[in-house]
Amino acid sequence: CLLIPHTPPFATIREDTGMQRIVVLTGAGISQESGLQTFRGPDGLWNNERIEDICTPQGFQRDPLRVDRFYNGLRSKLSTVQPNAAHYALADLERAGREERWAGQVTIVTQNIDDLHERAGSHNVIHMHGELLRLRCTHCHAKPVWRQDCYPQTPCPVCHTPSLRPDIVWFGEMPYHMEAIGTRLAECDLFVAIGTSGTVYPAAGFVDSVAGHADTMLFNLDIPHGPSPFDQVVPGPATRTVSAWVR
Ligand code: BJW
Repeated sequence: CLLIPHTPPFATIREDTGMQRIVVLTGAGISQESGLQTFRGPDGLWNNERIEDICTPQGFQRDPLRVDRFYNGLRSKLSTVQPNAAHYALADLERAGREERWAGQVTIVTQNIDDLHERAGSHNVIHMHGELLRLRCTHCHAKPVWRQDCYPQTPCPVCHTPSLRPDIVWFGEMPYHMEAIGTRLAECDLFVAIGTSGTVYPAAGFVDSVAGHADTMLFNLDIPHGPSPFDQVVPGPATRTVSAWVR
């Protein structure tokens, strides 16, 4: 049976196109049940690291090898884990739209740097905070695929200058694809956030930016006390809640 998040109050079908457009914002929580640590919280990655040492351009300038070591640890871990039921449910939802079993378009905007959405079969994925398995050349902006023998000073395969860095958006840097994301948000009928603490901007502000034209849902393990900017909040682990939503 199919996949239709049309149950009220999510029945807004665009009258102009007859198409429902969904933007799904994912955060570290969706990959937690695959075995990847989230950032914040009791078992978070940042309990053992100072954010300013790893996650800022200044930290990388001071000690590129240390930063590289940190990301190599994440890369090793990533190579041992698999997508989970929540990643697969979103891929199913997108496929149903593509195969015209459902009049909808799904865009995943992920804050995650892992590749679990792609491995689950999603195609329409925007990585706003970069990708762990790529590097970025600060000279020519090429984004070569990371290889085991890449070090911060390894020459870029395109322009040959020693200007490679992790393809990660650090604090103070502009997230990627903001124009495309803005367009998708402006056009969407439903905005769904999954497994994100809503503490990092600009992603944390997306829910406010769709107010007035889109329904909004949050799937998260911990539901913050107090008023929520979301129309509907679904507590629980994403593998259970997201799979149940995309039945
Ligand atoms: C589950 C679950 C399960 C667990 N099922 N759920 C003051 C005010 C406002 C803004 C700023 C400010 N000072 C500075 C800023 C800007 C700054 C910012 O937001 N800082 C805040 C900390 C205040 N932002 C930036 O600098 C960004 N750039 C920017 O703003 O540029 C200017 C600009 C202007 C105008 C337009 C556009 C841009 C860049 C941010 C870069 C973030 N990079 C990182 C690191 C990458 C990887 C790495 O180094 O390792 O991206 S930070 C880190 O946080 C990572 C994540 O993508 C991001 C968000 O974290 P996420 O995904 O929400 O994870 P957690 O751990 O926080 O939460 C997990 C959630 O899952 C929890 O709620 C759990 O309960 C839940 N959960 N298990 C369901 N099984």
